[in-house]
Amino acid sequence: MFKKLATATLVAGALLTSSVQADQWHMPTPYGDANLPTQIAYGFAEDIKNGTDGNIDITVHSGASLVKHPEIPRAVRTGQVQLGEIFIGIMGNTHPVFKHDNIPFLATSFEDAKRLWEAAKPQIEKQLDKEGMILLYTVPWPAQSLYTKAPVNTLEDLEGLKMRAYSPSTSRLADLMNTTPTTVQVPEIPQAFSTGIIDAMITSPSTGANGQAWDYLSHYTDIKAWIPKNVVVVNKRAFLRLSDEQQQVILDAAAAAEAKGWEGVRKTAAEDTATLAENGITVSEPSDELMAELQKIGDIMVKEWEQEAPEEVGAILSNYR
Ligand code: PCA
Repeated sequence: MFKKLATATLVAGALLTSSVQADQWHMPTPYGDANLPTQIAYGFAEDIKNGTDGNIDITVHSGASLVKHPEIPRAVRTGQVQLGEIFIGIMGNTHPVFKHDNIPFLATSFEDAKRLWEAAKPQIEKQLDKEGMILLYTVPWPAQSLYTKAPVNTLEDLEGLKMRAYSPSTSRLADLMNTTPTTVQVPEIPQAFSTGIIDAMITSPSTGANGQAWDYLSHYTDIKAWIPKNVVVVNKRAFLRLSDEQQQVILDAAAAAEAKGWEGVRKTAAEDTATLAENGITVSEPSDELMAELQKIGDIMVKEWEQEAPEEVGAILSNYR
């Protein structure tokens, strides 16, 4: 039985290689399989495999298992892997245009986040191009809200706490909130809370629910401060080597993936917020005072951001507004 199967596979393999050699591509992603962006990545890889009759076979390496998250941009740029998924905000130090993704209160509804994305996209594509990468699609996260071990009514309640940061912009935000920024990757969140490395974080209901936040904190204040995104990018040389038909299959799969993200995120946002409450976390609306204080910080961050690259950031802001 096994032998027969093996022979059949060999014959099929020989037939395949005699016509066109299948391209084995590798796609590192930062987050685990429970996350919407990762599920979309699997579907994207499958669409491409089907659309190219198996000639482009992409292996998705989820949860930073092949390449650590901060290294993914470089791995794609240098062609170490053909494509990869990246949280846009972590590229904030590469060029300020990437910071559009983590500016508090610039875009807090999915509609506005999508408009901001359309406004930022030409600038993002330009910067990626300079680094030898092509943008394929984006997947939004649910809005980012505040997780703590005690109720928060004003910023004073957070003073001096250690706040998780996941990008240059969120480090700056933690400073402006009079907290201490500490960079922690998603898989390390539970341990960072239980060992006191961090006391608070701002992230999605999905990341809180996936990490069972109820085990180490008690309050979720729904400030909905920004809607960040992942991008999937492909190495330019790897892409341009393909036939026009193959390129089109990838672009079509990317468009489908992007549509799935904007649609699916609304559902996961609602479900995961409910999961937090069901597991005993106190989910509450922010006080007007807290929102006013945070809004002021958001205004400062927009100004600082614009000063960093007046031309490019100015273009994004005027497109958006
Ligand atoms: N989860 C990821 C990125 C944004 C989000 O909601 C994180 O916390 O790192």
